[in-house]
Amino acid sequence: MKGSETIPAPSRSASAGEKQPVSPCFTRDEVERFHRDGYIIVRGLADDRMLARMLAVTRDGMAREIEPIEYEADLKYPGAPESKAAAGGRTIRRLKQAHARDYVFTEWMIDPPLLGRLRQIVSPSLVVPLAHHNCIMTKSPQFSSDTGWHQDIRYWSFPRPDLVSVWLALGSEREQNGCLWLIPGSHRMTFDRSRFDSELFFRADHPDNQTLIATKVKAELDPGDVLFFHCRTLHAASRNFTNEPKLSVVLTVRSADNPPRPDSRSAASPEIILPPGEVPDASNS
Ligand SMILES: O=C(O)CCC(=O)C(=O)O
Repeated sequence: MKGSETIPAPSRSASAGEKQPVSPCFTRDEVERFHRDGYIIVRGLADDRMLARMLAVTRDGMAREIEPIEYEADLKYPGAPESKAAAGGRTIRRLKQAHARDYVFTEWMIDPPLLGRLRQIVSPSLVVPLAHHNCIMTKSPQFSSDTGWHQDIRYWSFPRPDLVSVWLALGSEREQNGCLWLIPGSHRMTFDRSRFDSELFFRADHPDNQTLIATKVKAELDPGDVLFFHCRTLHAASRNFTNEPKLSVVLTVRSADNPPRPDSRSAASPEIILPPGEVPDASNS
């Protein structure tokens, strides 16, 4: 996927290898940028202990194929093995139900610098719907696939399309290993149904879409970096062309007053209610 621009690091000023203290919340400017662009990156938000624990749980889950798992062959996106019986057929795309795998994923969601930021951009009262994301993405060498342009809300069912996903890099994420690409501001746009295909992917062969796709930016991440993105922000990713898996933890939050529509898939799983609290004062940061 050829790129136009890399999302600049908003808050890291340390020289290589030097860890800077993480501020407790977004600045006012960062909050505005999130609402304008539909995404924002915070560098080094997760601490090393949590990262190490998540990596250990991920490696164990992959090595022992601990269910629930989504295999590349289940989705058959471009590049994926034809079937589970084909070469590479047991390549894992996602370890599902991250929260049920280890307490560290709950610890992560209630980590004050993360929780404070989510209160600023979503709501002071937050809920994690376990039906969506709540997984560890495991983009493996050789048999991973391309994910076309899409908005995550396409199969979700909530009265307000205002959920936010938290994408935490457990390792390096670059174009070569299939980092995410996003289209700035697309969460505020409305699109005719004809611009999407039957599976609600944003059609790359549509001339108007091509103009918009040309504005894409890539989200290059290092371990501990976090991409926050709105559920209407168009995003895509290529397969992994390196020899190492790319591992990322992805969780989604909603405002407590935006519950899933009854009888929908979004309502079919339990949810985690996060501790309510004050919205941090961005002017102090
Ligand atoms: O890593 C990828 O291939 C894309 C993942 C993605 O877009 C998603 O899970 O919504």
